[in-house]
Amino acid sequence: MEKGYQVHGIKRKSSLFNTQRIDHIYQDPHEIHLNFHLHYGDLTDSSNIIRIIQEVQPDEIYNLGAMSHVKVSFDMPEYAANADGIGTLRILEAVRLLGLTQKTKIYQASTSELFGLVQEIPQTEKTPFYPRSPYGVAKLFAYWTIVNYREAYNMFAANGILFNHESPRRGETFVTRKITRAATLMVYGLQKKVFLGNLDAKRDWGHAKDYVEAMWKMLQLDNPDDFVIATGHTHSIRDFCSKTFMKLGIEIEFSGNGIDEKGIVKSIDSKVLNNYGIDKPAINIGDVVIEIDPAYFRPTEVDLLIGNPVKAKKILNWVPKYNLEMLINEMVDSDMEIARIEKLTRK
Ligand code: F7E
Repeated sequence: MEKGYQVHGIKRKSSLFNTQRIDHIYQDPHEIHLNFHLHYGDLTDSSNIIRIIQEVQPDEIYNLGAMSHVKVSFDMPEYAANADGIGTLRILEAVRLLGLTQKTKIYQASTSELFGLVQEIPQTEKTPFYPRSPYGVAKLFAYWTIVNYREAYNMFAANGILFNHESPRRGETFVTRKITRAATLMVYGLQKKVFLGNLDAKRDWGHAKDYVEAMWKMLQLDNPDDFVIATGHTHSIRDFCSKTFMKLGIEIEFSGNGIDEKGIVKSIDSKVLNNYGIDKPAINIGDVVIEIDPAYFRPTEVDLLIGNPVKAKKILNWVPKYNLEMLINEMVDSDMEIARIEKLTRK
Protein backbone atom coordinates (compact mmCIF):
# COMPACT_ATOMS: atom_id res chain seq x y z
CA MET A 1 0.00 0.00 0.00
CA GLU A 2 2.94 2.33 0.67
CA LYS A 3 3.89 1.75 -2.96
CA GLY A 4 0.51 3.15 -4.02
CA TYR A 5 -1.16 -0.15 -4.78
CA GLN A 6 -4.84 -0.91 -4.32
CA VAL A 7 -4.61 -4.13 -2.32
CA HIS A 8 -7.24 -6.85 -2.35
CA GLY A 9 -6.99 -9.76 0.05
CA ILE A 10 -8.95 -12.95 0.56
CA LYS A 11 -10.09 -14.17 3.95
CA ARG A 12 -11.77 -17.42 4.84
CA LYS A 13 -15.06 -17.55 6.71
CA SER A 14 -14.55 -18.36 10.35
CA SER A 15 -16.92 -18.14 13.29
CA LEU A 16 -14.20 -16.22 15.13
CA PHE A 17 -12.50 -13.00 14.03
CA ASN A 18 -9.41 -13.95 12.04
CA THR A 19 -7.97 -10.63 10.84
CA GLN A 20 -6.15 -9.51 14.01
CA ARG A 21 -2.76 -9.49 12.28
CA ILE A 22 -3.88 -6.91 9.72
CA ASP A 23 -6.50 -4.98 11.68
CA HIS A 24 -4.02 -2.18 12.45
CA ILE A 25 -4.07 -1.25 8.75
CA TYR A 26 -7.71 -0.17 9.10
CA GLN A 27 -6.69 2.08 11.99
CA ASP A 28 -3.93 3.79 10.04
CA PRO A 29 -4.19 7.58 10.57
CA HIS A 30 -3.20 8.26 6.95
CA GLU A 31 -6.31 6.43 5.79
CA ILE A 32 -4.19 4.02 3.82
CA HIS A 33 -7.00 1.52 4.46
CA LEU A 34 -9.03 3.17 1.72
CA ASN A 35 -6.79 1.23 -0.67
CA PHE A 36 -7.34 -2.04 1.13
CA HIS A 37 -10.20 -4.45 0.44
CA LEU A 38 -10.94 -7.88 1.85
CA HIS A 39 -13.08 -10.47 0.09
CA TYR A 40 -14.46 -13.70 1.46
CA GLY A 41 -12.90 -16.59 -0.37
CA ASP A 42 -11.04 -19.85 -0.34
CA LEU A 43 -8.44 -21.42 -2.60
CA THR A 44 -10.51 -24.61 -2.64
CA ASP A 45 -13.46 -22.81 -4.32
CA SER A 46 -12.90 -22.29 -8.06
CA SER A 47 -15.94 -20.16 -8.82
CA ASN A 48 -15.11 -17.86 -5.91
CA ILE A 49 -11.53 -17.40 -7.16
CA ILE A 50 -12.74 -16.72 -10.69
CA ARG A 51 -15.31 -14.16 -9.50
CA ILE A 52 -12.84 -12.24 -7.33
CA ILE A 53 -10.21 -12.12 -10.07
CA GLN A 54 -12.88 -11.02 -12.56
CA GLU A 55 -14.03 -8.22 -10.26
CA VAL A 56 -10.56 -7.00 -9.30
CA GLN A 57 -8.78 -7.44 -12.67
CA PRO A 58 -5.43 -7.49 -10.81
CA ASP A 59 -2.08 -6.44 -12.26
CA GLU A 60 -0.25 -8.64 -9.76
CA ILE A 61 -1.35 -11.67 -7.74
CA TYR A 62 0.70 -12.85 -4.77
CA ASN A 63 -0.42 -16.36 -3.94
CA LEU A 64 0.60 -16.65 -0.29
CA GLY A 65 -2.51 -18.65 0.60
CA ALA A 66 -1.91 -22.16 1.91
CA MET A 67 -2.41 -24.64 4.68
CA SER A 68 1.14 -23.75 5.62
CA HIS A 69 1.85 -25.92 8.66
CA VAL A 70 4.09 -28.83 7.70
CA LYS A 71 3.17 -31.03 10.69
CA VAL A 72 -0.57 -30.39 10.27
CA SER A 73 -0.31 -31.38 6.60
CA PHE A 74 0.32 -34.97 7.74
CA ASP A 75 -3.08 -34.84 9.49
CA MET A 76 -4.88 -33.07 6.64
CA PRO A 77 -3.00 -34.21 3.50
CA GLU A 78 -5.97 -34.00 1.16
CA TYR A 79 -6.85 -30.48 2.25
CA ALA A 80 -3.18 -29.42 1.91
CA ALA A 81 -3.07 -30.86 -1.62
CA ASN A 82 -6.32 -29.13 -2.50
CA ALA A 83 -5.53 -25.66 -1.11
CA ASP A 84 -1.77 -25.53 -1.73
CA GLY A 85 -1.48 -27.58 -4.92
CA ILE A 86 -4.75 -27.34 -6.85
CA GLY A 87 -5.43 -23.89 -5.33
CA THR A 88 -2.49 -22.56 -7.34
CA LEU A 89 -3.83 -24.25 -10.47
CA ARG A 90 -7.22 -22.59 -9.85
CA ILE A 91 -5.62 -19.13 -9.83
CA LEU A 92 -3.70 -19.82 -13.04
CA GLU A 93 -6.79 -21.21 -14.74
CA ALA A 94 -8.91 -18.27 -13.59
CA VAL A 95 -6.41 -15.80 -15.07
CA ARG A 96 -6.36 -17.78 -18.33
CA LEU A 97 -10.12 -18.20 -18.51
CA LEU A 98 -10.70 -14.48 -17.95
CA GLY A 99 -8.30 -13.53 -20.74
CA LEU A 100 -5.87 -11.85 -18.33
CA THR A 101 -2.72 -13.79 -19.26
CA GLN A 102 -0.99 -10.73 -20.70
CA LYS A 103 -2.13 -8.39 -17.89
CA THR A 104 -1.83 -10.28 -14.62
CA LYS A 105 1.55 -11.27 -13.17
CA ILE A 106 1.53 -14.12 -10.67
CA TYR A 107 3.88 -14.70 -7.77
CA GLN A 108 3.79 -18.20 -6.27
CA ALA A 109 4.97 -18.75 -2.70
CA SER A 110 7.17 -21.74 -3.28
CA THR A 111 9.19 -23.00 -0.37
CA SER A 112 12.44 -24.51 0.84
CA GLU A 113 10.27 -27.49 1.88
CA LEU A 114 10.63 -28.54 -1.80
CA PHE A 115 14.24 -29.50 -0.98
CA GLY A 116 13.18 -31.67 1.99
CA LEU A 117 15.75 -34.45 2.15
CA VAL A 118 18.39 -32.17 0.75
CA GLN A 119 20.35 -33.39 -2.25
CA GLU A 120 22.92 -30.59 -2.08
CA ILE A 121 24.27 -28.09 0.47
CA PRO A 122 23.59 -25.19 0.17
CA GLN A 123 20.40 -25.34 -1.91
CA THR A 124 20.08 -23.29 -5.11
CA GLU A 125 17.53 -23.00 -7.93
CA LYS A 126 19.26 -26.01 -9.55
CA THR A 127 19.16 -28.36 -6.53
CA PRO A 128 16.86 -31.37 -7.17
CA PHE A 129 13.67 -31.40 -5.09
CA TYR A 130 12.82 -34.14 -2.57
CA PRO A 131 9.77 -33.03 -0.53
CA ARG A 132 9.17 -34.76 2.81
CA SER A 133 5.57 -33.91 3.71
CA PRO A 134 2.13 -33.64 2.08
CA TYR A 135 2.71 -29.87 2.30
CA GLY A 136 5.99 -30.17 0.38
CA VAL A 137 4.44 -32.46 -2.23
CA ALA A 138 1.49 -30.09 -2.75
CA LYS A 139 3.91 -27.17 -3.14
CA LEU A 140 5.90 -29.22 -5.66
CA PHE A 141 2.74 -29.60 -7.78
CA ALA A 142 2.21 -25.85 -7.53
CA TYR A 143 5.84 -25.09 -8.45
CA TRP A 144 5.72 -27.12 -11.66
CA THR A 145 2.25 -25.86 -12.55
CA ILE A 146 3.61 -22.31 -12.45
CA VAL A 147 6.55 -23.30 -14.68
CA ASN A 148 4.25 -25.15 -17.06
CA TYR A 149 1.76 -22.27 -17.43
CA ARG A 150 4.63 -19.88 -18.01
CA GLU A 151 5.96 -22.05 -20.82
CA ALA A 152 2.62 -23.19 -22.27
CA TYR A 153 0.72 -19.90 -22.23
CA ASN A 154 3.49 -17.32 -22.03
CA MET A 155 2.16 -16.09 -18.67
CA PHE A 156 4.18 -14.00 -16.24
CA ALA A 157 4.30 -16.59 -13.43
CA ALA A 158 7.23 -16.82 -11.03
CA ASN A 159 8.20 -19.05 -8.09
CA GLY A 160 9.89 -17.55 -5.04
CA ILE A 161 11.56 -20.49 -3.29
CA LEU A 162 11.47 -18.85 0.10
CA PHE A 163 13.28 -20.30 3.07
CA ASN A 164 11.72 -19.84 6.54
CA HIS A 165 10.82 -16.22 7.14
CA GLU A 166 9.66 -14.97 10.50
CA SER A 167 8.52 -11.79 12.25
CA PRO A 168 6.58 -10.71 15.34
CA ARG A 169 3.43 -11.62 13.37
CA ARG A 170 4.46 -15.25 12.84
CA GLY A 171 1.73 -17.71 13.87
CA GLU A 172 2.26 -19.06 17.36
CA THR A 173 2.43 -22.73 16.34
CA PHE A 174 5.57 -22.24 14.23
CA VAL A 175 8.70 -22.95 16.20
CA THR A 176 10.30 -19.47 16.32
CA ARG A 177 7.22 -17.69 17.63
CA LYS A 178 6.36 -20.59 19.90
CA ILE A 179 9.76 -20.10 21.55
CA THR A 180 9.69 -16.27 21.76
CA ARG A 181 6.14 -16.36 23.15
CA ALA A 182 7.02 -19.02 25.70
CA ALA A 183 10.21 -17.33 26.95
CA THR A 184 8.51 -13.96 27.37
CA LEU A 185 5.46 -15.45 29.11
CA MET A 186 7.80 -17.35 31.44
CA VAL A 187 9.59 -14.26 32.76
CA TYR A 188 6.20 -12.82 33.64
CA GLY A 189 5.15 -16.07 35.35
CA LEU A 190 2.40 -16.75 32.80
CA GLN A 191 3.88 -20.04 31.53
CA LYS A 192 6.06 -22.65 33.27
CA LYS A 193 7.86 -24.36 30.39
CA VAL A 194 7.65 -25.08 26.68
CA PHE A 195 7.38 -28.51 25.04
CA LEU A 196 9.17 -28.82 21.70
CA GLY A 197 9.92 -31.53 19.13
CA ASN A 198 13.17 -32.05 17.23
CA LEU A 199 15.80 -29.61 18.56
CA ASP A 200 18.43 -30.81 16.05
CA ALA A 201 16.62 -29.57 12.93
CA LYS A 202 18.40 -26.65 11.28
CA ARG A 203 16.73 -23.81 9.45
CA ASP A 204 17.82 -20.79 7.41
CA TRP A 205 15.65 -18.12 9.07
CA GLY A 206 15.18 -14.65 7.58
CA HIS A 207 12.90 -11.70 8.29
CA ALA A 208 9.53 -11.64 6.49
CA LYS A 209 9.96 -7.94 5.65
CA ASP A 210 13.09 -8.66 3.61
CA TYR A 211 11.40 -11.58 1.88
CA VAL A 212 8.29 -9.63 0.91
CA GLU A 213 10.55 -7.08 -0.78
CA ALA A 214 12.08 -9.93 -2.80
CA MET A 215 8.59 -11.14 -3.86
CA TRP A 216 7.73 -7.70 -5.17
CA LYS A 217 11.06 -7.33 -6.97
CA MET A 218 10.42 -10.65 -8.74
CA LEU A 219 7.24 -9.28 -10.29
CA GLN A 220 8.97 -6.11 -11.48
CA LEU A 221 11.36 -8.01 -13.78
CA ASP A 222 10.90 -7.96 -17.55
CA ASN A 223 10.83 -11.76 -17.69
CA PRO A 224 9.47 -14.19 -15.09
CA ASP A 225 11.95 -16.44 -13.33
CA ASP A 226 12.33 -18.56 -10.18
CA PHE A 227 14.50 -17.50 -7.24
CA VAL A 228 15.83 -18.93 -3.99
CA ILE A 229 15.36 -16.37 -1.22
CA ALA A 230 17.45 -17.20 1.87
CA THR A 231 20.09 -15.72 4.17
CA GLY A 232 22.78 -18.36 3.57
CA HIS A 233 23.08 -19.08 7.32
CA THR A 234 21.59 -21.97 9.28
CA HIS A 235 20.94 -22.59 12.98
CA SER A 236 19.41 -25.42 15.01
CA ILE A 237 16.20 -25.09 17.00
CA ARG A 238 18.36 -25.53 20.11
CA ASP A 239 20.43 -22.48 19.03
CA PHE A 240 17.26 -20.47 18.49
CA CYS A 241 16.13 -21.32 22.04
CA SER A 242 19.49 -20.30 23.53
CA LYS A 243 19.58 -17.01 21.63
CA THR A 244 15.99 -16.16 22.56
CA PHE A 245 16.51 -16.73 26.28
CA MET A 246 19.90 -14.98 26.12
CA LYS A 247 18.21 -11.87 24.76
CA LEU A 248 16.35 -11.85 28.10
CA GLY A 249 19.60 -12.36 30.06
CA ILE A 250 18.80 -16.04 30.72
CA GLU A 251 21.48 -18.64 29.94
CA ILE A 252 20.13 -22.11 29.10
CA GLU A 253 22.07 -25.34 29.46
CA PHE A 254 20.84 -28.43 27.62
CA SER A 255 21.31 -31.81 29.25
CA GLY A 256 20.13 -35.36 28.50
CA ASN A 257 19.53 -37.03 25.15
CA GLY A 258 16.62 -37.74 22.82
CA ILE A 259 13.21 -37.32 24.39
CA ASP A 260 14.86 -36.88 27.82
CA GLU A 261 16.74 -33.74 26.77
CA LYS A 262 15.90 -30.69 28.87
CA GLY A 263 16.74 -27.00 28.77
CA ILE A 264 17.66 -25.76 32.24
CA VAL A 265 18.30 -22.20 33.45
CA LYS A 266 22.03 -21.89 34.20
CA SER A 267 22.33 -18.20 34.99
CA ILE A 268 20.25 -15.02 34.99
CA ASP A 269 21.56 -11.53 34.32
CA SER A 270 18.93 -9.53 36.17
CA LYS A 271 20.13 -6.22 34.66
CA VAL A 272 18.75 -7.32 31.30
CA LEU A 273 15.30 -8.01 32.73
CA ASN A 274 15.46 -4.78 34.75
CA ASN A 275 15.70 -2.97 31.44
CA TYR A 276 12.32 -4.49 30.54
CA GLY A 277 10.93 -3.21 33.85
CA ILE A 278 11.01 -6.61 35.58
CA ASP A 279 12.51 -6.52 39.08
CA LYS A 280 11.92 -10.11 40.03
CA PRO A 281 11.59 -12.60 37.15
CA ALA A 282 9.33 -15.58 37.69
CA ILE A 283 12.22 -17.78 36.48
CA ASN A 284 14.97 -19.18 38.71
CA ILE A 285 18.34 -20.85 38.21
CA GLY A 286 17.81 -24.62 37.90
CA ASP A 287 14.27 -24.35 36.43
CA VAL A 288 13.52 -26.76 33.58
CA VAL A 289 12.10 -24.46 30.92
CA ILE A 290 12.31 -26.69 27.82
CA GLU A 291 11.21 -30.31 27.49
CA ILE A 292 10.64 -32.65 24.57
CA ASP A 293 7.20 -33.87 23.52
CA PRO A 294 7.34 -36.47 20.73
CA ALA A 295 3.89 -35.27 19.60
CA TYR A 296 5.80 -32.51 17.77
CA PHE A 297 8.01 -34.95 15.83
CA ARG A 298 7.17 -35.30 12.14
CA PRO A 299 6.82 -38.69 10.42
CA THR A 300 9.50 -37.53 7.97
CA GLU A 301 11.62 -34.55 8.99
CA VAL A 302 13.53 -31.94 7.03
CA ASP A 303 16.82 -31.96 8.93
CA LEU A 304 18.83 -29.20 7.33
CA LEU A 305 18.00 -26.21 5.18
CA ILE A 306 20.48 -23.59 4.02
CA GLY A 307 19.93 -21.58 0.87
CA ASN A 308 22.29 -19.80 -1.49
CA PRO A 309 20.59 -16.57 -2.63
CA VAL A 310 23.32 -15.56 -5.11
CA LYS A 311 20.92 -15.43 -8.09
CA ALA A 312 18.51 -13.13 -6.20
CA LYS A 313 21.40 -10.91 -5.18
CA LYS A 314 22.64 -10.66 -8.74
CA ILE A 315 19.40 -10.32 -10.72
CA LEU A 316 17.02 -8.77 -8.17
CA ASN A 317 19.72 -6.78 -6.41
CA TRP A 318 18.20 -8.23 -3.25
CA VAL A 319 20.17 -8.05 -0.02
CA PRO A 320 18.48 -8.87 3.31
CA LYS A 321 18.68 -6.11 5.90
CA TYR A 322 18.07 -8.35 8.94
CA ASN A 323 20.27 -11.06 10.46
CA LEU A 324 19.07 -13.67 12.96
CA GLU A 325 20.04 -11.63 16.00
CA MET A 326 18.05 -8.61 14.78
CA LEU A 327 15.09 -10.87 14.02
CA ILE A 328 15.15 -12.45 17.48
CA ASN A 329 15.53 -9.04 19.14
CA GLU A 330 12.47 -7.74 17.33
CA MET A 331 10.37 -10.83 18.06
CA VAL A 332 11.35 -10.90 21.75
CA ASP A 333 10.74 -7.17 22.24
CA SER A 334 7.33 -7.45 20.63
CA ASP A 335 6.37 -10.54 22.64
CA MET A 336 7.62 -8.93 25.88
CA GLU A 337 5.17 -6.11 25.29
CA ILE A 338 2.35 -8.57 24.59
CA ALA A 339 3.23 -10.56 27.74
CA ARG A 340 3.38 -7.37 29.84
CA ILE A 341 -0.14 -6.43 28.79
CA GLU A 342 -1.38 -10.00 29.34
CA LYS A 343 0.09 -9.93 32.84
CA LEU A 344 -1.76 -6.68 33.61
CA THR A 345 -5.08 -7.93 32.27
CA ARG A 346 -4.86 -11.34 33.99
CA LYS A 347 -4.36 -9.77 37.46
O1 F7E B 1 9.37 -25.90 12.07
C1 F7E B 1 11.10 -28.18 14.39
C2 F7E B 1 10.30 -28.81 13.27
O2 F7E B 1 6.95 -25.37 11.98
C3 F7E B 1 10.75 -25.68 11.94
C4 F7E B 1 6.40 -22.96 7.18
O3 F7E B 1 6.23 -21.55 7.09
O4 F7E B 1 8.75 -22.77 6.75
C5 F7E B 1 7.80 -23.27 7.67
O5 F7E B 1 7.91 -24.68 7.80
C6 F7E B 1 11.50 -26.85 12.52
C7 F7E B 1 11.03 -28.23 12.06
O6 F7E B 1 8.51 -24.45 10.21
C8 F7E B 1 8.84 -27.81 17.21
O7 F7E B 1 10.34 -30.22 13.36
C9 F7E B 1 10.85 -28.56 16.86
O8 F7E B 1 12.15 -29.02 11.76
O9 F7E B 1 8.59 -23.50 12.45
P1 F7E B 1 8.28 -24.75 11.74
P2 F7E B 1 8.78 -25.40 8.92
O10 F7E B 1 8.23 -26.76 9.10
O11 F7E B 1 10.23 -25.29 8.59
C10 F7E B 1 8.66 -23.30 5.41
C11 F7E B 1 9.66 -22.56 4.55
C12 F7E B 1 7.28 -23.30 4.88
O12 F7E B 1 7.09 -23.23 3.67
C13 F7E B 1 6.16 -23.61 5.82
O13 F7E B 1 4.92 -23.15 5.32
O14 F7E B 1 11.32 -26.84 13.94
N1 F7E B 1 10.37 -28.11 15.67
N2 F7E B 1 9.93 -28.38 17.82
C14 F7E B 1 9.13 -27.65 15.86
N3 F7E B 1 8.26 -27.09 14.99
C15 F7E B 1 7.06 -26.69 15.50
N4 F7E B 1 6.16 -26.10 14.67
N5 F7E B 1 6.73 -26.84 16.83
C16 F7E B 1 7.58 -27.40 17.72
O15 F7E B 1 7.28 -27.54 18.91
